[in-house]
Amino acid sequence: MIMTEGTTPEVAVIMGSASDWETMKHACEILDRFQVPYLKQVVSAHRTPELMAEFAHNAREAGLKVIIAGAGGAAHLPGMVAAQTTLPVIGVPVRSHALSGWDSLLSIVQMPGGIPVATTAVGNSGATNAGLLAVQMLSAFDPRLADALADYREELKEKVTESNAQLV
Ligand code: RP5
Repeated sequence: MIMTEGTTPEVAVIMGSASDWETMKHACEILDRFQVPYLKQVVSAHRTPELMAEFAHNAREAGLKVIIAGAGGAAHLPGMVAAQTTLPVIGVPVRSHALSGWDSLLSIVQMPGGIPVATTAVGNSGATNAGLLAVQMLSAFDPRLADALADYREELKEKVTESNAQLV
């Protein structure tokens, strides 16, 4: 089941466990900032494999355009979702306790040829960039988002310039 609230979501932010939320909320913050409608949902490759399959099979028909999937450890969620939809999937490796996210990164990034997952950095920066990458994908067909992204880059530039004042 794809859980929606109101407006048809264009992006899905899914994660393997509620414990991934502290990381994945950074993707949602970006989507909020750019006013992109999205849904967020826990979908586990290991604990709810049937739900994962149903989600992936129904995603395009539900109106979604991009899927962001975060997982940690033996992080099969992004790859298994990508295997079952032709929508673009962005994988976020969540930092694990045991191996600091190396396990998550390698599980997500090393997809076999034919089934791509666009893999970000481990952790919060990766989730932020997943949100931005989703917005950038949508901006190819949406001038409002293209303008908003240009403004965002200007803000980043200004912050660097302002940071020079701290070098005292
Ligand atoms: C993965 O196992 C999840 O993505 C999470 O990062 C990790 C640990 O899950 P919990 O044991 O915290 O639920 O499936």
